[in-house]
Order: sequence, then C-alpha cells, then structure tokens
Amino acid sequence: MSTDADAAILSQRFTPEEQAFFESNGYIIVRGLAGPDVVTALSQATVDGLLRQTPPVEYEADLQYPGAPASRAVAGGDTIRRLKEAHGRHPLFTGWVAQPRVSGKLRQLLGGPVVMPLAHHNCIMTKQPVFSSETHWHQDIRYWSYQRPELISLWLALGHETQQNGCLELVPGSHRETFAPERFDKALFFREDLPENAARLSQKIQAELSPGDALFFHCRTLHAAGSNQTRQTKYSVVYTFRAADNLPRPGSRSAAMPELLLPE
Ligand SMILES: O=C(O)CCC(=O)C(=O)O
Repeated sequence: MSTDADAAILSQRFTPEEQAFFESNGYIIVRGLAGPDVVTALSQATVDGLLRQTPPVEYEADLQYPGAPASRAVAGGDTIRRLKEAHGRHPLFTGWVAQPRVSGKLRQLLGGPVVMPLAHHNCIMTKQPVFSSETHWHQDIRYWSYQRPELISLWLALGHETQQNGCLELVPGSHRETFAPERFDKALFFREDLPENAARLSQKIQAELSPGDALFFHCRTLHAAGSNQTRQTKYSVVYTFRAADNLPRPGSRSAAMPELLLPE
C-alpha cells in the first residue's frame, strides 16, 4: 500500500516512461509543475521588472532577430526581449527550482547532483506584442562550452503559450543526431533552405503551455519560436542545468559567472 511519503518521493521523479520519453525525444512537458502561488509571485516580479526596466535587460533591437526594431532609436527600439539574471530578481526564481519536485527530476535526468550556471538562460523571456521577433532554429549548446554537451534547460510558462503568441517549437529526437556543420549558417542557425533540413523540421511539435507548465529540453534539441501575434506579452522563465561533474571549459563564457549547487 502506498503512503503519503511514497507519493511525495514519486512526485520528485519522472516515471520510467517519462524518463524514456525525454531520452528519446529530447524534451518533456510537465503540466502544473509550478502552483498558482509561485506563478503569481514570479509574474508580479516579472511585470515589476519590465515596468521599471530593471537592469540587466536585453532589447529586441540588440539581437536583430527577424522582426526586431532596426535600432534602439526607432519606434519599438526600447522593447525588452529578456529580463536577465532572474536569480537575483526574486528569491522564488531559484527557490522554486530548488524544491525537490523540480530538482529531483533534474537530478534524475542529469544522473547526479545538479548545478545551475548563472551564465546561460537564467532569465525571463518577455515576448511582447508588435515588436517581438522570431527566433530561428538552433541548438542552445551552440555558444556554450562544457566538457559534455549534456545540459538541460527548463522553461516555465507564467501565462498561456500558443502558436499565436510564439510558443517554442521543437524537433523531437534532434538532440541525438549529429548534423554536419554545413547544415547551419554562420550564426549557427539550422538552415531552413536545405531540403534535408526542411524534411527534418517538418517533424516539429509545438510546445503549447498553460501557466505553471514546465518544459524540460536538452541543449542539443533543435528549437525555434515565432513572434507574438497577440495583444498580450508572453512571460516565460528559463533556466539551464548541468551535472556537477560536467564542468565549463576554463576561460569560456560558460565559466565566466558563478554557479549554484542545488540542494539534494
Ligand atoms: O523566442 C523565443 O521564445 C525562443 C528563445 C530561445 O530559443 C532562446 O533564447 O534560446
């Protein structure tokens, strides 16, 4: 007979089927991983940061992704794409991932103690109406530098994420493939003009999410997102994690910021 303690331990882990799904597909969605209280608190901190433009932030115009304003000086040039350094914006941004029902799943997927680098993701994506951009197909590992390309990111929806407001799209199983360098452009985006790439991209899925839903995805999983075609800003918190024994390469950008060891 199962007890409350058994149920608590089970809630800290993926089922074997879920773990196999992640390993095969390079992503998994967990519905309602953050409760309404967490979503409300993180949303309030996010809206406050956006209204006050609390630094550090990244503007759409800085990246020049398709659809972004041409410069900071033109209309929409002050549209914020990301509130950076989520960790320092409210204790709950890290407090939530340190909870066993989140950290236990990361530990299971990564195979041991979990470290949260502050150098990558560690942000809130603020996809705004009118001036948001498209993010083309890429693997997050492209600019990261670790002993093994085996990190896992966690995307927490603070609102509804749909195709209309630019939810993430992913190519299942792409994290297990080796792509020749020619299949990427100079900025390491996966080229959509190549027939073999287009065939692979036709197998994409849309990660439509509700508030509190969490998407775990591998750093080699190809993903992309459209712009926000609605009238409401979409807010998503994004973190990345590594196994404690998968160290950043010395001197790289990945080694340039502190990291947090999540409690066991
Ligand atoms: O535009 C988006 O929401 C996707 C962002 C993304 O994939 C990234 O920053 O790596």
